[in-house]
Amino acid sequence: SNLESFSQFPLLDLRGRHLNTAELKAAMPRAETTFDVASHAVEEIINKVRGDGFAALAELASRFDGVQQQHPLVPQEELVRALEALDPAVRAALEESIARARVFADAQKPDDATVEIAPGATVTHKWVPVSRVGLYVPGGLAVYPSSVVMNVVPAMAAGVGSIALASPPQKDFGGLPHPTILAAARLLGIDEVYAIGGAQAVAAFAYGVPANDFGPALAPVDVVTGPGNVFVATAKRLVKSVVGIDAEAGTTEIAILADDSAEPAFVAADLISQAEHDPHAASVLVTPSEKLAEAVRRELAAQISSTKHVERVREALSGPQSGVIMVDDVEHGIAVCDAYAAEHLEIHTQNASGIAGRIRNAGAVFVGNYSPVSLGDYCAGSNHVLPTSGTATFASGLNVTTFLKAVQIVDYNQRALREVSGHIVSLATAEDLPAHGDAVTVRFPS
Ligand code: HSO
Ligand code: ZN
Repeated sequence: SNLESFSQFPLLDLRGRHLNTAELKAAMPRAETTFDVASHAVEEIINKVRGDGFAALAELASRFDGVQQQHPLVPQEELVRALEALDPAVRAALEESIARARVFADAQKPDDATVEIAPGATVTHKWVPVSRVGLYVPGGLAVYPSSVVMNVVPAMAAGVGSIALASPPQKDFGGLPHPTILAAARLLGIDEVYAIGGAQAVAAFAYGVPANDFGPALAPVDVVTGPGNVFVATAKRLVKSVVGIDAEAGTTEIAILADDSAEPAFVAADLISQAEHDPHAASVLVTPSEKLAEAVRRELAAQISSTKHVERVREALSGPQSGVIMVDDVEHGIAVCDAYAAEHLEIHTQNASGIAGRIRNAGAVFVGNYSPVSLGDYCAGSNHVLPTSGTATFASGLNVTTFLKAVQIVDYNQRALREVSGHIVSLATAEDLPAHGDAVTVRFPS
């Protein structure tokens, strides 16, 4: 039924409407986020883990995952065994993915800056990696070894010395995390892996867990990263006064800006590819071309019928978060895409790279017919942990600087301090903090 068109793909017609940025943002298709629902339950979990340590984790593993556990640390030989059992094609693909991500991450390391502000007065901006990070990897339906790569590679490139990983214990795998997760960890050289799920993993990383009779302590980390459900996201919010967290990567989104020059079969396939993640995933086409919009609808109908996760895809594409947005022209389309601030934005227009260079708000931009989001998900070299839900207006995808912080080093000699001493005293007096001024004048008795 190639002639049939996917009519459930919602339509938003912005042609001839002159909306300002705020109005455009409000008009964008978005699912509502439901954050605070989990707050109470998660707070209880965090307190329990802080109070009862591994005993609490064992109790939660039994309650949520149905497994009995004395200590969650995964034995080395299980990591070795998992990698040995990994399909060689998957291993080769992960190795390529790691190699490409590494080249890009290494290139992101910012240089330190030392500035001579005045003679004898230097200030240095010195980047330092955090000492230890904890990476949470979800289990269940979404078992993504590629996400292990995306989190671990930039942390290693940043120079983080200690990297721990946690993933839920699986009943079907003897209470260990999923074997492809263990294999990916081993491939990356991570030897500290815990079978801990959800919010309790975030709590254990943030506060640490003292040793018990069955194994060593879990040392607290400086930064917790990794995707997860609403419980994990809530836990990260609740611990972020004691540890750093990465930007929230919610349900995946793809927007495609396309004109008449686009190939409808490619556009439809890419919209479907991200819809495959989740019934709440967002797939949005932005176009000035009715002809293309109709051709994409036809392609959607044709391709959906043969895709594996047809129910999920159908639900995602017909949800209020998805659809086609009709715009006046490509220029208008750029404004709409900036207002939407997609996690992933594909450009399928004439002069695609020129248009891509003008986009301000997107987690990642994919240029032209041969840079689909799937490439970025696995093997582009770019990171696939990207800001969702419009947060690309202020947040960046996971990168080396997620795991770095800067120390500012101040080094003035006597003469350089004397030069500005009068100004310091003036400002100290203006702020009614005379001891600040005294701390300078004490060095220059007259
Ligand atoms: N597209 C997802 C990442 C992913 N895709 C993992 C496949 N595996 C969020 O950017
Ligand atoms: Zn994906």
